[in-house]
Amino acid sequence: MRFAAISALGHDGLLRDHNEDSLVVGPWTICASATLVPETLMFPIGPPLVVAVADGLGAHPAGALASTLVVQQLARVGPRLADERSLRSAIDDCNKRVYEAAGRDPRRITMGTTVAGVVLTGDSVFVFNVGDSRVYAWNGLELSRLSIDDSPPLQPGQTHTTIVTQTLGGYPSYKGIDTHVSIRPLNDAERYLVCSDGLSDVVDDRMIRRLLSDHRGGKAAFELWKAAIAGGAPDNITLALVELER
Ligand SMILES: [Mn+2]
Repeated sequence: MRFAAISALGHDGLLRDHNEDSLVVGPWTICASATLVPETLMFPIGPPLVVAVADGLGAHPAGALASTLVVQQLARVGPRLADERSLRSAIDDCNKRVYEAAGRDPRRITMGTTVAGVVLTGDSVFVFNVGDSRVYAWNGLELSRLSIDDSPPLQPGQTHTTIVTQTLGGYPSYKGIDTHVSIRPLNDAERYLVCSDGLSDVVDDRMIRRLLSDHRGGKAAFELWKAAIAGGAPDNITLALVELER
């Protein structure tokens, strides 16, 4: 029997006094809080398994609520995400839920969140994102960025930007989204890293490549977190490393 081993970690970082990132791994969620240490969860391969992060928008209200709503909804519908159409409609539904919750309280106006993740099925991996949280694949030789940042092009000398051009929620009134979705065959040799920008803004591709080639599982998750801390960790750090095992 094949298993997916997901090693996940959430942390406030060094400068923020609270966490607005959330995480879903199958039926498990971490809602706007931290694990402090990596946890590894095992699931049989077959039934759709969703692994995703949501990063509540800073400088907008109620980011923690927005990211929480999204991961809770994905945890509920995860087992039904067997094809691209259900995945797109689930993310559209998350977007609507964020706007509905924002509409119930004027203090929540423009609350929003990113989302990025994978759905593993028996033979495929669906990669999806809205916003600038990321999904990478590592095949032992190459690190590929599978998600597509919804960010404006970088100016010369810039390594990242805080501007996002598409989010779940985030505007004063409802705005539809076009979720980035790609599909690849499930490959036992590939590992997937899902993370918020608290990791990817601080830890560059070269370092991610090095840490993934040197470490596996919870140790790899821990080393990635340590690299973000060493880089000053100005933002909440959430990451999940997906590995396939027999
Ligand atoms: Mn962030």
